[in-house]
Amino acid sequence: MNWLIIFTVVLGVLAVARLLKVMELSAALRGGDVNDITEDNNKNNALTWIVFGVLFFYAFYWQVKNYGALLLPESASEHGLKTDMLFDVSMWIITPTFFATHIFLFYYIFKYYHRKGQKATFFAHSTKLELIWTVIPTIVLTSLIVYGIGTWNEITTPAPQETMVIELYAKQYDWTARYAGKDNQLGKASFRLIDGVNALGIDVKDEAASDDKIVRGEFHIPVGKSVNFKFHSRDVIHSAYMPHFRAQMNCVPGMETMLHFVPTITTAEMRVKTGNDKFDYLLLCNKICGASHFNMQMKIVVESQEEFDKWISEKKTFAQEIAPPAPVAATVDSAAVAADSTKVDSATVKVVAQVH
Ligand SMILES: [Cu+2]
Repeated sequence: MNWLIIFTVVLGVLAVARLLKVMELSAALRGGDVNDITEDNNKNNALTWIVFGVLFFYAFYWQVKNYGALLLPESASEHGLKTDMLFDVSMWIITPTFFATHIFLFYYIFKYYHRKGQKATFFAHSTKLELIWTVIPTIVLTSLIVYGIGTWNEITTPAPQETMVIELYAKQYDWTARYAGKDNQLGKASFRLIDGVNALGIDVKDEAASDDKIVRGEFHIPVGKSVNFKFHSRDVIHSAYMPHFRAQMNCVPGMETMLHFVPTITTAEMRVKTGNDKFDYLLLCNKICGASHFNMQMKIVVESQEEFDKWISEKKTFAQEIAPPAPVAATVDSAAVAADSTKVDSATVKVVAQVH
């Protein structure tokens, strides 16, 4: 098959070469040169540009009509409205400029195609023109940049102190969420502590870790409350992307990145708005991280504070999760473990170490 393709290409090249030779000879017979450019050639070229221009704008229209709705879903976070506004303002400036420059481009190619005896006007300098095309873009671009930096700074300010902290932990190819618990402090973690039981490598000796809650499959957040996400990765760079909340942040092994936002629309409300009773917010990975990257996602449920409180209260704390099974605990100090099951005391730590 490969040889057949090579053979066809070679034959094609030879055929074109012969065709050019034929054109050259026939031009010589007519007493001309095949390289002469006639006025008809120029006119046809110019007309082709008009046809191309029409197709070009049609392609633009077709793309907007068919794919415009896929750009971004309705914003469901407070800062999302600001970024959308920034996006819209940029588009309102870019779109007319795009049309004006391209219409003129195609039209002037057509209007001024070369005719015999026609001479182009030559002028070397115009201060007025230079000023116009320097000052106007400067003002427009500076305004856009200042507006953009202002919006960016508003979004990336440190989260308020009382903001709920959730860790989003990425690994090939899933997400784990960890809630900081009542103290709003995530327990320390290290990749060195990762094992079959402790998948996030949380330090069991750290007091702050005991009330952390680890959640898989889906995570919930309360509507109207600021949530501060801290991102970590176990293996390669992932990117936490929550398109409805206009939130995206890289998850980089060995370092912590963060971002906070306030969700404004609950999952139930969004289901009504979209007319899709199966609608769900999603956390996606937006960095090609390996073979199953396409399926690296986690459901996000936005609900009322009461619903959220109920959901989170049913989840086990880290201390409860790593607490040893009853028979083993009984041999150590069952009273101490039972009395304070939310705290990781030294006895529990010792037992965990033995279990491992
Ligand atoms: Cu990925």
